[in-house]
Amino acid sequence: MLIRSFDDYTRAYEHSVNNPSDFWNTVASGFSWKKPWSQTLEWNFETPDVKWFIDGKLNITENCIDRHLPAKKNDIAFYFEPNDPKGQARSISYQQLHDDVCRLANTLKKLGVTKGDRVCIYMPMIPEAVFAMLACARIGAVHSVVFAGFSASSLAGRIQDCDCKVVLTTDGAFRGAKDISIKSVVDEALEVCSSVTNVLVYKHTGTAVNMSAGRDLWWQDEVPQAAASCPAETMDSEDLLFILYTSGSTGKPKGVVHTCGGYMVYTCYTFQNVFQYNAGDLFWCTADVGWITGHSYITYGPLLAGASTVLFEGVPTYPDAGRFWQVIDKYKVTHFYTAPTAIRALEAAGLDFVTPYKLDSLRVLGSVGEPINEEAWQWYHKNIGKEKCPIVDTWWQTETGGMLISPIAGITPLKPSYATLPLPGVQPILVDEKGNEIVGNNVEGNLCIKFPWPSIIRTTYGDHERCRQTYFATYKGLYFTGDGCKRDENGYYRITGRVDDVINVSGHRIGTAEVESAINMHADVVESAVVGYPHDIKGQGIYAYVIAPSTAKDHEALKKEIIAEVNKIIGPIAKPDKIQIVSGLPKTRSGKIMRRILRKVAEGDTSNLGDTSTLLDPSVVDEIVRGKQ
Ligand code: 7RM
Repeated sequence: MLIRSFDDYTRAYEHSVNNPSDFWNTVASGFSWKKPWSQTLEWNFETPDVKWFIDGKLNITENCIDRHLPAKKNDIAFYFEPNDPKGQARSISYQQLHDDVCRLANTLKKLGVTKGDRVCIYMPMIPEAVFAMLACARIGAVHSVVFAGFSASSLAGRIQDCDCKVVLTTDGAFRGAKDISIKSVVDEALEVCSSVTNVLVYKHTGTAVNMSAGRDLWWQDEVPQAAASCPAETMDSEDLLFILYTSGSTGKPKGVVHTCGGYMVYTCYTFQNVFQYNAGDLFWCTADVGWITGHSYITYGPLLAGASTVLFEGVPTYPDAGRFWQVIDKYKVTHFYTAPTAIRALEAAGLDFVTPYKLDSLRVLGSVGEPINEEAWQWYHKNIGKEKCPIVDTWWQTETGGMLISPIAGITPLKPSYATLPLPGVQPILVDEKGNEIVGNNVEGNLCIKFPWPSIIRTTYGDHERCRQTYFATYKGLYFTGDGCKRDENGYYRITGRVDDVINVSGHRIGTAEVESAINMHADVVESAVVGYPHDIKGQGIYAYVIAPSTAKDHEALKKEIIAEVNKIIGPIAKPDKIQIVSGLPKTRSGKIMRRILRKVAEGDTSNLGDTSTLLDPSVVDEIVRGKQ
């Protein structure tokens, strides 16, 4: 069943296209179902409506935990490596994972959480964050993990959008040399969230916090008392498993919805095949559980496969830029999965941080989150993989749930900066602006997928029409990814980046509209326009053009205040790298900002700004070019 050769891949791929139901029936039969499905798939990309493993009943946590207990209750599920290398490392066996998850699940029940309720998780990268996700899934509650770097107002927006009943959090977080207060952010957010009845607080850093009587409870007071077994709620394949908010080109972040059956089958299948993980291996994904990569390849995929993984609380550069390599050496990591931005930053730090460590345990390297440039690919291959480890450049999205285009480690011949070939079940198609299919090889277009895979987005929470509009309306009958893509002479795919108004900063998706709306909150800002520009380490940086009234104060002070405003409204990940104060923006007669021009200036390419004759006031372009930051 598992792919072990290129022939296996070709056969699996053809099977998945010629007879998708038969193919996925076989894959899905490898899981533990409380009741088998009666029909494999029903779908249309018009409304859209996609259902997999119809009428099947399951609980994903039984597949992540209970199913493995007879054979491997003492095997390690997670090695926890704290932020501080001298801090307390922990290892959590599958039996301990079971007990911890059940205790927390029982605590949630005691707080009145029942099937279908939403629970917000706002926590740093500690084992309890994974317990939290699984405890929700155990009782059929829907988790909404919010990255603990988001601001109070971002957190509040996400809690309000899906009416969370309970928030799981910590007192604080260690991130590099910083102690970050977490609970106070939750407190501020909850001032405007009436749906939340309780907050369960895990004492992690020992920092002083306010506990609101009747609402806030200490995790350590409640959870250890709860029973270490908890029946797993029976879930339908299409019951909600989680909501994860992600940015798009317009408006507020959308709550991407994934459901139980298809997500389980697809994340496990892709984990096992892409990484070629075998018993005894040790997998480390450096993402945060606040992003989809953490959901699918820290929590669910590896646990479904019964794997052992490393869970890391810290950052790549603390106490120095050798930390990743030290951790690989310490635990003898065999599979390492990280983002190009980290690779570029560590490359810039120099080889002196790499050479002290033995990296000979490594067998497979992975990359995710943004295009990996050839330079970074070669550095990773040579200096980390010692030219012996395949690099799987895995392309996928929050909305896809799992990897869609990726090499199979050690099996698919590699080509640097190419995500290579679609995984079984994935049918990519390139289209032009009008939606016509671009056939043949050596071509470029907008990347769409024409057939559902089991973990495709089901809806955007509370607003199905927005899901249709965003992903299924641009090109009739197709799922549109928002990415541009090349197909080379051998049919290999290379993702070139977003073609919409989304910026990818260090692998984090930032909507330009969101940043603009945060900037516009500043009293001295008349209007703003935000674009991405190439950044050596981050992949893309954020460039903001801001119109301030002529009476505005000192521009340098204003820029600082704008940055503070964005930090407050979204969080530090969205803060502009460059701000240019302008007196006007290039607009067409119908009032549309010509972003093409702003992007060119931000990129530093002012030689050919294209046709500016349709602009209302072409002279603003000269001013913008002169004032480039
Ligand atoms: C997994 C994740 C999705 C966007 C996507 C792309 C970009 C992700 C790659 C990539 C080139 C890759 N989910 N992207 N992986 N671009 N090569 N291997 O990152 O929802 O946060 O972002 O990220 O633009 O549309 S995400």
